[in-house]
Amino acid sequence: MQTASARISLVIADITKLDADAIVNAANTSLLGGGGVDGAIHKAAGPQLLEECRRIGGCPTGEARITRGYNLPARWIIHTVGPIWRGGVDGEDELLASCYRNSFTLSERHGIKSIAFPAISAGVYGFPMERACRIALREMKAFLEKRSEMETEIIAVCFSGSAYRCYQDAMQELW
Ligand code: AR6
Repeated sequence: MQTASARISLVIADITKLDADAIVNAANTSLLGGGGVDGAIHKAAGPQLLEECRRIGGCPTGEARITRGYNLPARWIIHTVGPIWRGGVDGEDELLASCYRNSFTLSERHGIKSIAFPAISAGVYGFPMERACRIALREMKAFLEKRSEMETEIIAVCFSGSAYRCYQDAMQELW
């Protein structure tokens, strides 16, 4: 049995290129696309993704919804809506943790064995990266420790060298 840390890989990559069972999208409550990673995912997946998202009809902050991956290498896309940073006094930490937990719940339900996450909320939504990646890794670790018999691989996707260093520092603290 592998340890939780051995089942989390840290990569610098464009998440749309990853050949995981599922990639996670940092969406907004409309689920109708936007900028950042959301825009990149919709562009790479193609227009059928927008059609399926329209049918879903939105997603509250902290929750998650699943669609097919269409033209992406990934079979599934889990769309989750992170909190907008308002200084940390508006329940942002707990809402961000819920994004990860609800994404994992969907991944288990769909038998997903590899899942790649961007740094949810740490772009346009302004969540400080150091704080966001600690919450992300804490939830990833908790998920893997609870299901140590399962073969799930988690990929934490960084979009810059500075994000990568934040994750590395947080990993050292948490393990
Ligand atoms: N691959 C991996 N990571 C990426 C990519 C990519 N292709 N593109 C950006 N990132 P953001 P949020 C990183 O802004 O803060 C959208 O308009 C980025 O560097 O995409 O949750 C939605 O529609 C950052 O570290 O998401 C919402 O309105 C991280 O992904 C809003 O932005 C998240 O940045 C959501 O804001």
